[in-house]
Amino acid sequence: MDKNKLMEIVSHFQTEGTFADVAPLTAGLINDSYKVFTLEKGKPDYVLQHINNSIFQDVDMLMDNIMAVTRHLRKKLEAAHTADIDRHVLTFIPLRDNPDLYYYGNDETGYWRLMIFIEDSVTKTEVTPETSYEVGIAFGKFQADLADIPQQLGETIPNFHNMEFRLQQLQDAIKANQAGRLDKVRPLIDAILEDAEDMCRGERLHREGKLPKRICHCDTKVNNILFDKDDNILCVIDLDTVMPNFVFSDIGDFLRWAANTSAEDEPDLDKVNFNFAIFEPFIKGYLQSAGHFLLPIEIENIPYATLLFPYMQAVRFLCDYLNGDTYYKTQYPEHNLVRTKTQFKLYQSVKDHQLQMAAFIKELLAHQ
Ligand code: GN1
Ligand code: MG
Repeated sequence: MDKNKLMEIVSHFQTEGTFADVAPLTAGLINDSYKVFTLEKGKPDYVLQHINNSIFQDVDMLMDNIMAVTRHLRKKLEAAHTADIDRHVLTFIPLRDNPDLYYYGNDETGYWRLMIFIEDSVTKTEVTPETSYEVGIAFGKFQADLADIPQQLGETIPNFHNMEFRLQQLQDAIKANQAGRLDKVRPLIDAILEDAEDMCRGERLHREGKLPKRICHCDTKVNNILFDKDDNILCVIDLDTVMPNFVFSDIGDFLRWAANTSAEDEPDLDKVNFNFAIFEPFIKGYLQSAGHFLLPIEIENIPYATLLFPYMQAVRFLCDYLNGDTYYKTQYPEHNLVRTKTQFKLYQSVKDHQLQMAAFIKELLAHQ
């Protein structure tokens, strides 16, 4: 988007300083972000973010959730007398003409929000066993800190990690066959659907009153954590999907991404395997900070959580492939199909490690 237009959008927020430039930041698959550079030293730079309104349809709910979460996290940091609080929680900027509103926009320009850029912070894409342990602590702490949030948070994407719902979407996509790609993928669909019932265990346990929903991050990729230059964790970011969910979301989605020996769209399936050396430290760190509030059923089902997310992502990518690539950004025509196969291969590899995972968790708990 045109720089002048971006600057015009920024001018609606209560900022400090004058702006020198605005430039794109590397983005995820959903939102577009820009860095806004401030001329004066000592004044913050900002991150301007376009809210993907077709995915996050209730922008008021989205920003209400995010403000409730960041305020609550800030209180926890204050109570712990943390130094440099602004480096450990995101700070969103209100509008000049409405200090209660934290986004700007309309149907025409789309919706935008602005937050302070945390100086000297970096994101990572690679996960080592050491980082995995730290990230486990951070996401476990994130859940623990939000366990007593007084506000009732909304589901910013209804049924986001609901496996039954995702399978229904796949069935709808099969029926509609909108992009005419169905014949090509029938054997893959059959193989995926074979395990459908097993993978809906979470929803069943919830209906039986055995499994609670808690406030989860729901997009626990390592690139949603900011590190300082010495590799210390600063802050959890990308809060759009923070909502009530099974704790499985934050365990499974992190491992889906990080405990894969390849990228999530690696075309050579021989390179796609579950990396147990990343699983172990992550679970150790996670249980260290979240273990005190988890129910036995949540802990027992960590192997299921680890299995669920590659499976769910395979279903979601396949669904988008059948629909003609309307949800995920793609770089080439078959990208969503390649992603589906990668995720399904990872799922099969995780399956081979189920007993090993259960044994590891048992051992870990025995030594606590
Ligand atoms: C999306 O935009 P990004 O990369 O943070 C998606 C996740 C998927 C992921 C797959 C809101 O996240 O659920 O796991 O792509 N986010 C949404 O790479 O759908
Ligand atoms: Mg993200």
